[in-house]
Formats: sequence, structure tokens, C-alpha cells
Amino acid sequence: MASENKTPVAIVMGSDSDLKVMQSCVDQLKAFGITPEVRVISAHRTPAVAADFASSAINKGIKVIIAAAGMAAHLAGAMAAQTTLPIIGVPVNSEAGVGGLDALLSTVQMPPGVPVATVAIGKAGAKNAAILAVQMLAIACDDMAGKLVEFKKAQTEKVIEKDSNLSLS
Ligand code: RP5
Repeated sequence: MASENKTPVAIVMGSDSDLKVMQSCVDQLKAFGITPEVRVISAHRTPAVAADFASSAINKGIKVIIAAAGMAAHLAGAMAAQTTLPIIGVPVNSEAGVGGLDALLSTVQMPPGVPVATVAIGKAGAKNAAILAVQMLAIACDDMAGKLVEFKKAQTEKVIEKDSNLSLS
């Protein structure tokens, strides 16, 4: 699903099998009015494409890269190695993995000087990656900042409603 449109957020995934997790990231970004560029790029299977994508991202107007992978999840780190853009890493619990802990450690344990902002394993992390990306964009965008305020307000109201509707059996 490569997009020609100029968008501030790119999502890269190590495999199309990661999309079942990353769809929640796409959906959350769309809820904020952002249609991300989405690519399948692998640090191990297509390393040259990964390096080229990361090193040319700034010139395409991308502001944040979200990178998701499972198993030996080096994609976010491979992105961070090639760009000064902020990279958000999403560890994926892939079928062949060991519960996502493999991907979490591979993503988060970056050497000093090459940070990856790592979120939780799986769909919760994928959703948070989208929100974190919007928070980064909101630093320089009042429109996004306003949408975040509305998002938080709606989230708070939902929990308050659940609290008042709680019925125990
Ligand atoms: C990783 O290996 C991918 O990110 C995926 O989570 C995992 C398995 O990939 P497939 O065998 O499903 O393509 O690189």
C-alpha cells in the first residue's frame, strides 16, 4: 500500500503478516486525519530498501517513522541508523516468535546515540505508536494539538461512563 501522497507519517513493517497488528495504528492515525505511507520493508530480507527508505524519508516530508517487526526485530533500529527523524518501534508478537519478548528486546535495546522510542508489544503498542506520532507532530502543529485534547477528553468521558454503568453480578 505504498502512497504517493505527501504524508508526515510512515509505517514500515517487516512483513505483511504484521499488518493484522499494525492496522490499529493505521486506523488511529486516520482518526486524527493522517493517512500514513505504509510499506513492507525488512531489515533482513530487503536491507538495501530499508536503508534507502530511511535515508530519503526527510526529503519526502516525512516527520516520524513507525517501524514494526517481530522476532529479531531490527527494523526500527535499521531506520534509526539512517536518519535523524524520530523512530517509534512497535514489537510484534509474530507466530514464530516467543511471545513478543524477542521483538521487544530487539527493538528497545538500542545502543546509546541511536534511540528508538519503543511502545508495548502488539495492538496496544501499535495504537500508542500512532498517538505518540501525533504528539510529536503536535509540537509544531496547533491543529494536531487540538485533536489530541479532544481525543483525551473523549477517552476520559468513556471511562467515566463505564464507571457509572458498572454492574456486578
Ligand atoms: C519479521 O519476521 C516480521 O516483522 C514478522 O513479524 C516475522 C515473520 O515474518 P513472516 O515469516 O510472516 O514474513 O521479520
